[in-house]
Amino acid sequence: MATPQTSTVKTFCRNCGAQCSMEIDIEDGRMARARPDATASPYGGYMCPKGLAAIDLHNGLEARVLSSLKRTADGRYTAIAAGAALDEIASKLSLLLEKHGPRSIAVYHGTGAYRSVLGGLLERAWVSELGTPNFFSSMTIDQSAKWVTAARLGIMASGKHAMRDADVIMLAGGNPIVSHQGVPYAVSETGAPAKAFEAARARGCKIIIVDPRRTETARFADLFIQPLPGHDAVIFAAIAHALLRDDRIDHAFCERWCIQLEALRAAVAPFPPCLAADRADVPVEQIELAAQWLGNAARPLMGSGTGPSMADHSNLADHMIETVNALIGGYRRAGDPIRNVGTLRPKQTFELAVSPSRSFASEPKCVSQDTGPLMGELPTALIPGEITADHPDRIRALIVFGGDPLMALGDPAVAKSAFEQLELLVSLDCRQNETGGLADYVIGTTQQFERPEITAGGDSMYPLPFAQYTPAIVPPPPGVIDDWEFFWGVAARMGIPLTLKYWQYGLNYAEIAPGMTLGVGEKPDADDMLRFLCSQGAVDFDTLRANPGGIRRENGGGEVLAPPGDGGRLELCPSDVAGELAALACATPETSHRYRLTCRRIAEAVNSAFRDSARARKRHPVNYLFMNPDDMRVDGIDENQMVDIISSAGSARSLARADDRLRRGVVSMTHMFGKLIGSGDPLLDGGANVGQLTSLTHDLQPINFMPRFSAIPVDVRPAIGARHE
Ligand SMILES: Nc1nc2c(c(=O)[nH]1)N[C@H]1C(S)=C(S)[C@@H](COP(=O)(O)OP(=O)(O)OC[C@H]3O[C@@H](n4cnc5c(=O)[nH]c(N)nc54)[C@H](O)[C@@H]3O)O[C@H]1N2
Ligand SMILES: Nc1nc2c(c(=O)[nH]1)N[C@H]1C(S)=C(S)[C@@H](COP(=O)(O)OP(=O)(O)OC[C@H]3O[C@@H](n4cnc5c(=O)[nH]c(N)nc54)[C@H](O)[C@@H]3O)O[C@H]1N2
Ligand code: SF4
Ligand SMILES: [Mo]
Repeated sequence: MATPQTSTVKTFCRNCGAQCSMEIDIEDGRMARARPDATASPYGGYMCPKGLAAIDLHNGLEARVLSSLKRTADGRYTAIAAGAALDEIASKLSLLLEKHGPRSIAVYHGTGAYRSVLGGLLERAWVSELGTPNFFSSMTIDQSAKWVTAARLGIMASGKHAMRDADVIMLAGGNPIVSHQGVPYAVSETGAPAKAFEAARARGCKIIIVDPRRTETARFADLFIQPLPGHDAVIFAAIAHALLRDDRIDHAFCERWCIQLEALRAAVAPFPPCLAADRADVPVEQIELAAQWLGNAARPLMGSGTGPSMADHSNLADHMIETVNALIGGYRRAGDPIRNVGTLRPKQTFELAVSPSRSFASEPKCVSQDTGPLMGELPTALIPGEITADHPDRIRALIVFGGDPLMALGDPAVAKSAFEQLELLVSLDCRQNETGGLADYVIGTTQQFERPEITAGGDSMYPLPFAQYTPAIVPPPPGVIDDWEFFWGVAARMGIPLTLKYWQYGLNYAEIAPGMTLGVGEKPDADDMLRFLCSQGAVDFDTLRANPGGIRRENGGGEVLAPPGDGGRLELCPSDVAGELAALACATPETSHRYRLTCRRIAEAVNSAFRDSARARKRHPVNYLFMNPDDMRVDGIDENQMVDIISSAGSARSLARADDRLRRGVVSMTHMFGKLIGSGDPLLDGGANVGQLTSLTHDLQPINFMPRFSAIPVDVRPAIGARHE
């Protein structure tokens, strides 16, 4: 038997924002083994199970789209060459553009798109050239409450303290040990989060976690507050109340950078800690203690995950969390250290407030609702309305890039019937998901490991200055193309030359300089484009390429610079926020259902991705409905019993599982499992779509139209005649 050709290569994982460095053994052109690579990684050697699942996907252990597909008249899919599919798509888009203008074309940028650097940038380039305002992403069906807060409160451009510098940390409704979600909105370092929390504790940093579930992260908590879900707005209004009552605020910060302090004082007067304790069902001493620790902190760091951003009152909850942070001056100040100024795109940071933009009140507005852009995007929950609107500017073509919006939106009846009215639906994905199952074309794309990439996605989010380049380490299957080839190829066929630019949030693509002009004739080279993106970096492309384990810059830190001018002001309590607080103060408790269903994530999958991997399926044949064991006993529900979960918007069927980490009265279930509309047998469907319990017409937030994805009132009943052991 011939000995296999073996080599070891360095690369990095692109499944989530952590972008962990890896070392992979290649045997006969196939990835055989993977290890974390600590050569230069800012986390040391670290990798989670999904790093291995990515290799399994490439090795054919999970279903994958291996060519482009076209939907035929009878609803089936036949293989089509990518070039031919792009010809047809470009000619349909050109016709729509000519007949109905740019607004007829929309893109949805899902989580799979975030890690495809060139794909994401050429998508922006194409959208900018088309001139359509219809850019949607998973962010506005996730934590866009944070964007609403930025637009109503303003932004402190100096940013928050690094986890490594903080002395009190407070995290509401996030579980970074599982999700690896960290800065800028949550706390935690993205890679090796447990190590980061352990180090913080060892330094004497106090950690406060607010979560209805005693999460994997809660084991690091010095103070764990376990409320009923959906009460963060009340809890943080009460903390603001206590801080103001005890005069424990950062006066210097508030006087220099904030306005509306007296309006805030009046608006939180009706929220004494005892009210929050009563509504959220937590000891009042815990709220008082949290306020004391925060008020006494020298370098506090506050943040939140999806929990508060998905429950009811999400925009107000997020505003109150950030307002408490402003009251205690939880931002870096001139002279404070910056541990990572960025490597591919280093930047200067000033102590400076940027006044609220209220961008949502400006043009271009949606056609179905009176709301405008947040960070240059329109609300994803309005996609169905923008398709079905009786308006000449309705959406007629939707390009879905690395996402499954039909599953992500919830309310499948409303979303699906809208998507069916599209004249063109394209899914650019390596999997055939539920949206792909309705698409006119599915474009099969490369996976990480099959394309070169740089760590542009997390450049300044690493805890220390670091950058890495990876070449394609294994060849792609013959029928797939890179994401960027789709956008370049469609644009070229439409006669639209694109300009590649280093876009980042907050920038207007058209206004960025410099750019690399790409012709419509000869296909650009990926490495040439990556070289261009590195051209303004602290490390040039050739040096990066010559250091396959990445580069950790020794002198990539800095400090916050003094304000260059008077700057803007943070608006602590604008009138709409005051109105929402007043309404909340006299709200009556919802008593219609027995439980509150909360959102959660699992370690083995990233939303729908890797849900069907062997590791995920072994532990999660379905997305279980997790319940407190005492609630199960009282309700006569057994482990693994099939149950119906019923909300006012619909119902879903799954299997019950005991989880003593959940407080009583709260059940939890992860999303993106099962069929869009369940058959009644969750085992056959591979889980249940929680989106069936949510509504796109009721319980939407103002401004961002975020649906209620957590703290959903539900009843749980044994499914009649169905029992699985
Ligand atoms: N009820 C409820 N609904 C929710 C949530 C919830 O908690 N509860 N969570 C919300 C949140 S936070 C989010 S972010 C959304 C998620 O919404 P989406 O982003 O729409 O869904 P994902 O499942 O993350 O889709 C990622 C897709 O990218 C593909 N992909 C992976 N790598 C690549 C690649 O390199 N190129 C391309 N082209 N595709 C790739 C995957 O195969 C997958 O199909 O759902 C939201 N919806
Ligand atoms: N392994 C894995 N990693 C992921 C993902 C994944 O699916 N799997 N998804 C990625 C995506 S798209 C995102 S957006 C991030 C999300 O990252 P996180 O926000 O950290 O995600 P979760 O683990 O769902 O944490 C949400 C927490 O909020 C709590 N919660 C629910 N409702 C409430 C409430 O009303 N108030 C409070 N205070 N807490 C509440 C839940 O109990 C849960 O512990 O994770 C990313 N990383
Ligand atoms: S934490 Fe896991 S999924 Fe995220 S980059 Fe690292 S190995 Fe990949
Ligand atoms: Mo998300």
